[in-house]
Amino acid sequence: MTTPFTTKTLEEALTAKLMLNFGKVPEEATDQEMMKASALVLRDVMAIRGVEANRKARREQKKQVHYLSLEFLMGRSLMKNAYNLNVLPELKEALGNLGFKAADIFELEPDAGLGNGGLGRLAACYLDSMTSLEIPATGYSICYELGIFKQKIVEGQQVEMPDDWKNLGAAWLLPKPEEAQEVLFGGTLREFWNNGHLHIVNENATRVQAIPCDMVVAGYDTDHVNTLRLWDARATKPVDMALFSRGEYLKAAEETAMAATIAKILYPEDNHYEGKSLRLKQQYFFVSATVQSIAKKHLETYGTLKNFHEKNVIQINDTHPALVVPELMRIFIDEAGMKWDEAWEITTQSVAYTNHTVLAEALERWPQSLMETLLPRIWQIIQEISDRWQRKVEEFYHDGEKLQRMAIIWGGEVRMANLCIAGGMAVNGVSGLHSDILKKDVFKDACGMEPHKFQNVTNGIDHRRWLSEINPGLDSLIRDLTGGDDYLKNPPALRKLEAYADDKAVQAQLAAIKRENKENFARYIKRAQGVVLNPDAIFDVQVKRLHEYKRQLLNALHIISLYQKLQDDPNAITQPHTFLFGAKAAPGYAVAKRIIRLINSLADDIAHNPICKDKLQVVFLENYRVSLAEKLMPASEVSQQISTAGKEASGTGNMKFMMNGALTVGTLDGANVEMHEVLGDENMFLFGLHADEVQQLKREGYVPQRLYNRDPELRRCLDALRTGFRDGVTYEDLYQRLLFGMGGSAADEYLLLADFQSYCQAEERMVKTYADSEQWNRMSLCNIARSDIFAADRAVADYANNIWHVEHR
Ligand code: 26W
Repeated sequence: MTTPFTTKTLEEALTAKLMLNFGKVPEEATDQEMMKASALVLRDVMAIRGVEANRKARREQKKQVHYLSLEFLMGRSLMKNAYNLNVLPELKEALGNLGFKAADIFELEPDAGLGNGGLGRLAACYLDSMTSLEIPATGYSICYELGIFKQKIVEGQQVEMPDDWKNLGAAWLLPKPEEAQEVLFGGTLREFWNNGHLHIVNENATRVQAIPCDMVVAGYDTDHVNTLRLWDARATKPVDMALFSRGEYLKAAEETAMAATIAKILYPEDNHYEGKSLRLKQQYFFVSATVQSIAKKHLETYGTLKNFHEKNVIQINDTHPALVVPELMRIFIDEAGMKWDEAWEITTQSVAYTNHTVLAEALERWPQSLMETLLPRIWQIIQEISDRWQRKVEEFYHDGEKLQRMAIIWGGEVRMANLCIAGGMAVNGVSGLHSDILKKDVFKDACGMEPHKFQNVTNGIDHRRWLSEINPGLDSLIRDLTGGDDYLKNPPALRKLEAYADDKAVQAQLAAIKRENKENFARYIKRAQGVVLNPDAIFDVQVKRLHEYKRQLLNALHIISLYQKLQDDPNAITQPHTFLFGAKAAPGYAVAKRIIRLINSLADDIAHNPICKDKLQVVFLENYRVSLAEKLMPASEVSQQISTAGKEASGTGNMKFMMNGALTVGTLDGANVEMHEVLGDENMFLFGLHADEVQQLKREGYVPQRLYNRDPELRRCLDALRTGFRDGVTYEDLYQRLLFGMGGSAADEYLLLADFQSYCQAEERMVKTYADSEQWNRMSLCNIARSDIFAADRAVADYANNIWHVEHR
């Protein structure tokens, strides 16, 4: 790869940018201006490489990957791009020479928080790997004005604040108004015959302009770059009083209103579907603009759409972009004049669907009445797809129940997952267990009919970001022990670390790195939140979205039981133990918000109780996000992955902890299963019911009160929810939910009580092991060494080989 800058040329470029954009010399510029200038300088280099990458793609006519996702949780880009362009040391030095502190400049960059959690961060990691593996790929999403809300904790409760990221974050974006697309909503369909063809036109539609704002992404150690295309919405014409007399004024006003709202906010619901019409508008807006732009580029290169599937593959990230199926059909039939069968053949060979959740409440089912009025032509096409699918299923199974379960339109709703299965060439889950559950349970009938479509691709994370970039101490130890930086492009090189598992000197080095990272994190949290962490304590961490199935409440119950033991016997805890939580709750998810409040009440009580000093501490980390995870992962020692077995599709935080040497306390759920396959019982702390046992227990009839009556330790800790803590707030509601269920949900739906003792024992084993630092560091090294299986490079190579059929580095 060519290196774009020396320190000196970088200084010159930064100085020139400051002058051109802000009319200032470096001595006059603010940190903000310098951050923008740095972004613009790197953006220029990547944009130039983008021109070459596009020319090359056209010349070589390679198959293109299009990754569609309503979420791309990119986080910060400055350090990452400098790292991938191989100029990070030069950038730091140049900033220093110009009188700035590099760390301050990096810290100023807002996170591009265009996602909720796992699904969005996965898309961001895959974009890095696709680029680093030199796959010609483009990501597509919406250029939300406001990303995931900022979380403040006020009196123990979550308060949401708008995330206005674009002020500084837009420095990475290149608007391309000349590549705008028009997206149509509503209107009426008029059909007419011409030249023996039935034509369909939409009259009186509400039109919205989609403007691409491209974010170029650099790969690691390659000149190849890819693009993340974020669509922004604009009205097609200004509201013009002159139109009033022609009756077009209202239409224009409607278009302006639609354009103003469509790209305004990211929906903050994670794993929970709500049939909001604005959300459907967002989905179609982004899908239609994307498909039109792909088709247009394809036509420019090949002059026909008949070979579309040979040159394009469209990967859809969950069902949120499912409308690609009918939208491709619309373009092939209405715009390219193809017959249904030909269009269907090409569509079903172009689209692949990844499922990311089995929670029933997360499955998208749009009301047909909404589809019909908002997207009349798309609705017609969906009906035709549904009818034909129905006939196919009937012919295959002759079974009414299966017909119902596999239906695309049923009970006045459009089931998006079934649409994706029918309209795609591949369906994959995101871990071995999850894919098995899809095959044997959730999509059993479809799998029986079309088994060839069903695959597994276990998730992965960008190990360059999540290890090398954020944990420089560990990175340098790995380089020393594995003979250089090979592992950056070849993750299995990490396995060489295993040879040092019993090496006392290496164990000590590993411990020293962790210690330093803990101290750094403690310093940061002191500054950010005013909380003092004890670096001698075990850093025991659960960070992820707040959801009942993820069982943050189980973690809290265990802490309550420890606290009660400590109150009985001040010597019950010998090893200082700090529990760290970080989690955003969907603003409308009342129970999740109550759990956040409980954790804060508990933290406050413990903080004010002198018997806990240097023994027990609970901290709720405000506003958990990508940039906070980057500081936290290197400092973590225990990773809590404690979802009810069968519920967490994969998890990716679990992989980040493992790569940074934390040990996992977890259930056999999602990718923890694969983690266990490479680590064995001896290198993690497993507990709890297995997925099949969970199902069996539920079938037999689960009665949590029995456990409550039988187990005095558990009873005492549940009773503490009723009494509450120092702040006088009672958690009777949570107590009631666990014992009796509420609002239609079963008592203890996620089996916290069933797994409670097993969980406490796993934590005890963990604490015991921690006392044996040799053993602990041996396990930690083993975790790092075997984390290669969770590199996104591996996952993306799996997609490339088994689903996309494209070459890669
Ligand atoms: C329609 C509302 C909605 C929004 C987001 C429903 C579902 C989602 C996502 C599919 C939820 C999600 O992020 N799932 C997570 O995906 C990760 C990446 O594959 C997995 O690691 C997590 O286990 C899974 O919960």
